[in-house]
Amino acid sequence: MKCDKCFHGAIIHQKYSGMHLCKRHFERDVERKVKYSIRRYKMIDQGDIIAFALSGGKDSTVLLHIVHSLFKDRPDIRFIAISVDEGISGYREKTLKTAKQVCKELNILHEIASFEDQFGLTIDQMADRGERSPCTYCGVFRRLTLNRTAKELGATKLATGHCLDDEAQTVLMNLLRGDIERLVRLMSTKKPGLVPRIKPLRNVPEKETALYALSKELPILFEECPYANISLRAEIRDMLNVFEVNHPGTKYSLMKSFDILTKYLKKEIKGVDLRRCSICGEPTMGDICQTCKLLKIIGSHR
Ligand code: Q46
Ligand code: ZN
Ligand code: ZN
Repeated sequence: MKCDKCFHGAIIHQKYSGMHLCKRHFERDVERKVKYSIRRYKMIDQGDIIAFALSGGKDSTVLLHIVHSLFKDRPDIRFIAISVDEGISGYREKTLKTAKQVCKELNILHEIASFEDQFGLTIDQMADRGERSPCTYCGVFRRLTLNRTAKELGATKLATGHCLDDEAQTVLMNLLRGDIERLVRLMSTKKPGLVPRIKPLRNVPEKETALYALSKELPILFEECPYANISLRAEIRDMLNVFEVNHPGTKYSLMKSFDILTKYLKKEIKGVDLRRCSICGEPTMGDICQTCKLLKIIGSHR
């Protein structure tokens, strides 16, 4: 099949747009989506120090490469990468190696922060002790670790590799839980005490970040975390993927609906009144933050 924009062979058929694209036009399309999100949601300002959450997986590596190539000639913008070592044996060591390699190639300062140092336990140990899915601990502890480290490094933005699929899953997961208030708060980018988050890949489907990584020959591993298939998110992911095949554009439609919904809901759901956690001092909505609650469950004394 030929590319719809030139005479070269197509490497992708985007069912949701109806387009066939060759290598060059596909790469441009992904980069255009990233530029659009950055502009539309005013993600980057003059003088920003952007900390990238870099796991070494495909999404975060693609994110760093694209944003770096877009802004590398701007002397006022600085980049830092933060990798979180959750302590997932047999998996994280490999992706950290890739993350190090990527930062070396792009000449970017790379900081590694581990759960063991921060909380006294690895995620493998938490999985043994905890009553909940390891991803519950991992998500909460990773958010805190990233925020803490970004703050310590003086970052003004924290960029994460969440792509369209991740965002659509989060929306659907919270809708199904009936927790729309939490959803609006979760998705809001600015909260007092937290480094503002940006998600420049929010309009790029996961399959396209993978293809972009292959097309650009980026050094990444396509391995999955061993815990990835035992969460509610995994069920939602599979369900959404089936819908996307049968009804192309479902994930975009879901995000579009959510964007419209938040516009109205933000007026109803007042700004988050964050207080300081009475145990650790981190920002929280209640008396004790989620991290401290979970640390208590797994019996860590940090
Ligand atoms: S790293 Fe952590 Fe993910 Fe592994 S334990 Fe779950 S949340 S699946 S993005
Ligand atoms: Zn083309
Ligand atoms: Zn706390």
